[in-house]
Amino acid sequence: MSHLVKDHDPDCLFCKIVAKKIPSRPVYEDDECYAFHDIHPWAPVHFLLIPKMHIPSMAQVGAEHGPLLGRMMALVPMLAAQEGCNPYPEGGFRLLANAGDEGGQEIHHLHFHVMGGPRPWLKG
Ligand code: DGP
Repeated sequence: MSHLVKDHDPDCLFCKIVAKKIPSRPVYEDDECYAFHDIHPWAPVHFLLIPKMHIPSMAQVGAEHGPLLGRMMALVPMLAAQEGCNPYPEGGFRLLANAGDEGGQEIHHLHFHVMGGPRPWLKG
């Protein structure tokens, strides 16, 4: 496992959000994951799904994280529907994970953007 993966990083913004030291608007929470509304939404529905443990990005994900990521991926369609994304195929959602500076990542705690709702908002 990467030495960058930790239970908690006291300097990480999203670890502070998990610990409720910084407020957020919750979408879902369990023992391993937290989902909350993005502070700068790009779409009518835009929330972030994160592991509670501090995995900096997809670049540190290994086979040992398979069960956790599998659970998170199974949450995505359920939470997208809960938050108002319209049904597939006319509706749907975009799922995005940026990794590293060249991947456009600003917050270095693994997060999946889930975006949807009526267009126009989708670029490309
Ligand atoms: P990325 O570029 O993939 O690292 O996206 C980081 C996202 O995190 C970005 O869409 C804005 C969001 N964000 C940054 N700071 C906060 C915060 O304090 N609260 C919430 N709810 N979202 C934040």
